[in-house]
Amino acid sequence: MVNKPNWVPKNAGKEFTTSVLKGVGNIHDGLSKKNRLTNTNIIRRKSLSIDDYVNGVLSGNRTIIARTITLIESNSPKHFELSQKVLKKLLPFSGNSIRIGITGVPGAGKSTFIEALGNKLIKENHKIAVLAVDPTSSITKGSVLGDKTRMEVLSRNENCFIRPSPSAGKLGGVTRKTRETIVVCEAAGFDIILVETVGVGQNEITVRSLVDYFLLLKIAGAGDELQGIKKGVIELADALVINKADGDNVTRAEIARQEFSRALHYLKSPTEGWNPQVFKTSATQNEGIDEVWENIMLFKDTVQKNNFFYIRRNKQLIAWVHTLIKENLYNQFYRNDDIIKHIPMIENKVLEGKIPPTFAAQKLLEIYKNIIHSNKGITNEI
Ligand SMILES: Nc1nc2c(ncn2[C@@H]2O[C@H](COP(=O)(O)OP(=O)(O)OP(=O)(O)O)[C@@H](O)[C@H]2O)c(=O)[nH]1
Ligand SMILES: [Mg+2]
Repeated sequence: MVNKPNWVPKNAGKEFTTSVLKGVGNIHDGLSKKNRLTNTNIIRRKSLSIDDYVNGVLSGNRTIIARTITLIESNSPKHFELSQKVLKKLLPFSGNSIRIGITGVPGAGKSTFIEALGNKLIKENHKIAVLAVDPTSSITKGSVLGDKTRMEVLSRNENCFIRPSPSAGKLGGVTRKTRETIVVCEAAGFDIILVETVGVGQNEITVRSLVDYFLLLKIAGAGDELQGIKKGVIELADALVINKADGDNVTRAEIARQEFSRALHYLKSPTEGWNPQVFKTSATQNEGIDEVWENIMLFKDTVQKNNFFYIRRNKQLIAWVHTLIKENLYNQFYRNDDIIKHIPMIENKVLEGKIPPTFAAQKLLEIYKNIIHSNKGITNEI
């Protein structure tokens, strides 16, 4: 029998030639009888206990590291709870690393630069984790960063772990997820954390709050306006790198380097006791990478001696607490069934001009307050 698609009118005649095949029943998996999946040969992923996660990460088991990060990235409240328990146990093993943020416009060469730097560092016996963060991915729909194609050699090395950007989802949380992923990677023994982000305004500020050293990658020859880089962003950077300083670009790169070096004199450094410098690199030709790394090492030494390294990390820890509070309050509110029910009604009243937005927000918050007052319950466990 021929089945008509469901959009065909019921009493339609032969003029509708489109037909669909009858689907297979839900038991049939499309495989021949011999290969058919049955309950016995479907391999289910064993669920892991808190200790399985913790021990797996601490022993550097890549599958478990990846699963722990997946747990962190999950938007399910149940996974969130479990991930927090795992993190609590991993936290004492974290921190022993240098966290480096790398930003720049799309195509500036961030991934290629990371490939060059990463391969150099692996030869020097470091273990590298490359994370991508794209807080705006809810707008751009999907993560464009952390692509392994530009990090071909690096991604195959067992001393390197590459993780593309988590998707933001409706309830956000990319910053928290990246912060927590850093903890996992450090606990697993990765001593250099590279965080790649596309420079599109807000992203740089977010990444600055996650890293020790922040590097801004620019392209020689492209005007500043074209690169969308504002003075405010330059002020976040501990170093500027003019990339693609090769071929016809060499002279322009040197001019840009000198111009930016002069400009930096007039800007405030983001890091106490540190003067940001401008470098020239060619990530594809592997040139200038050593100098940038030397600068990172000098930075680490300087800020550890003057204590700013620890001051900044402490500030970031406290900021993390407040990010979590905000995120939690936000999620509790928008996930609450009563709130979900009331929102369309109150929104409509605003649209009909019956109540002003301030009143609408107040009303919803009042409803929420009443809900939490009727569900009191406090635990003292820390
Ligand atoms: N000539 C030259 N080309 C480069 C250099 N670095 C990167 N490229 C090229 O620039 C293009 C973009 O490089 P990516 O490393 O993907 O740039 P990206 O900044 O990571 O890009 P997004 O992740 O999309 O934001 C690629 O075709 C690279 O081969 C360089 O130093 N010199
Ligand atoms: Mg990239």
